[in-house]
Amino acid sequence: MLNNGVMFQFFSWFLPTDASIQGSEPLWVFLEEQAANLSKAGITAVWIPPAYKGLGGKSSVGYDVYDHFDLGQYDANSDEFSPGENRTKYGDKDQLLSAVKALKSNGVQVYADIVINHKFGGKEEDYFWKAIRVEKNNRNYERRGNCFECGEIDVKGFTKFDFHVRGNEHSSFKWNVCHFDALDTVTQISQGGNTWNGSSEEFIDPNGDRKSKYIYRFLYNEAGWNPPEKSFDDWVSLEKGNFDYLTGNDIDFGRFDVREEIKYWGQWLVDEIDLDGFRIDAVKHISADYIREWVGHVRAKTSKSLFTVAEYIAGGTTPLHDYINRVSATGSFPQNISVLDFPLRFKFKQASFDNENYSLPDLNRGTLMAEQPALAVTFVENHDYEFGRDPDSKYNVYPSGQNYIDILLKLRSQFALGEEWYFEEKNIVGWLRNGFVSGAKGAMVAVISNAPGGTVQSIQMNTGRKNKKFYHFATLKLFAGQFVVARGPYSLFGDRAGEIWTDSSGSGKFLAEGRTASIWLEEDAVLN
Ligand SMILES: [Ca+2]
Ligand SMILES: [Ca+2]
Ligand SMILES: [Ca+2]
Repeated sequence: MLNNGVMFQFFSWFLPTDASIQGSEPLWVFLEEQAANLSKAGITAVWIPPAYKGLGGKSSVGYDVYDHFDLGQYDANSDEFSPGENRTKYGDKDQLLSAVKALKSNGVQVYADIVINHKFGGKEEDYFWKAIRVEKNNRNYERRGNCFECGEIDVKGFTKFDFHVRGNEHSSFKWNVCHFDALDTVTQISQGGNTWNGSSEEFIDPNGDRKSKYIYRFLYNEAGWNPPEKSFDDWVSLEKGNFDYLTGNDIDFGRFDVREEIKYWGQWLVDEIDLDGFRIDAVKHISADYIREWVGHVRAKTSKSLFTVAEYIAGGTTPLHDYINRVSATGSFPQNISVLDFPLRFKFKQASFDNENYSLPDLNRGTLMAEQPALAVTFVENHDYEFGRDPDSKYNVYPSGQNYIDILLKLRSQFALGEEWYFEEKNIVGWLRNGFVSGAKGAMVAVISNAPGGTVQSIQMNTGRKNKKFYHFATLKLFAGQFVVARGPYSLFGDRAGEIWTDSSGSGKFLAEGRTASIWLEEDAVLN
């Protein structure tokens, strides 16, 4: 990503197909129209949603991947989808290519969402395959012995992908049950000479639990195949014993043919769309060694540096450091990657609920931003945690307000430069950016307070600027449900609102009202 770049997630989970906010046009068309505005606002890259056909066709957000090579150009009528639609939720392939072209001509990079953990929407006419049921909360616990669904059983599911509409265009690889590790929805089970429907009453667990979903792990590859045994993949999260399985038909990266096909697809996608990078979905469920192999292959084959950010959901940073090490410091061809800062996002959420009881310095501890800032991609919210998706994860307040975003983006590109000095107390923290580097307009002080509203807090900060005046540039505060930008002399601060002087050692007392952020700029420094 560019220096101080900003990646824009150009979709959300509940965005209606051809939403009115998009002028009732497909998202790709709207994105093309907005390319110049995004660039002007300071956006340097756009993260586009999964651009390939999902099980849900036109209504699919895109994470239920059916055909990685269908960018909205094949009529899926004869497959499992509703008739007569080439397009995905976001439009068709031509509209996607036009949008990307518009972004690039405005100097905005394009990062694709890479969903390679699983596939959905295959046909049922596939083989029975040997499997064993494993416990959902301990994937290493296999249900052996002599009982219902114990030991080796044969199961059948939606695992056949023949893509007969697309045929062999772009790839002749056809998927079936042998290319997967596990699934959680079976249509038939065969055990001890009896066969029954997976969805029938006999499918109920002996405990009578109908709601629980099971996981069926496939045991073997085809006769003569090396390796002959299947297993959950290595170098995945060890939560639940082994967190290879997430959903759908879990892809088996233990197989050479599968690894090659998905690498080939990555290379094809970069060339076909003219991508600049990736956001890789669900990496804690995919072998880290394979991600290194995949990223290395695609970078080498396309001769592009391809900025890559991985989505690894974790509350703490230890698994993130382990992951970064495994991908970027292990193996013959280590690959640089960035990681989304989920620990920081979870702290933001907690802070939003706890108000003044939250110790603000905690935001700067145990986060990737604090521990490995060069590789941290920070964010406030995303499609998985937005309101309505996960009630436990939502923020207490939903900020909006374009002025506020515009100001932050501009300050970031013009002032968030040079050395960073940080000062903290329980309810007030402040950062100084020193400037003194190419492109910097001067020194900036940003102060955040979570004290009760209406009170004024202050924090002593050394600025490195002796006997220097800083002026109050703006305060960002919540007002009538929106974040607003209060500019100029700020009445709450009375006579002191206009300026703060540093002393002969460069130290000054910077102010912020409770539950606001205030921005102070060095005298004569001007934001454009
Ligand atoms: Ca997996
Ligand atoms: Ca495997
Ligand atoms: Ca797997």
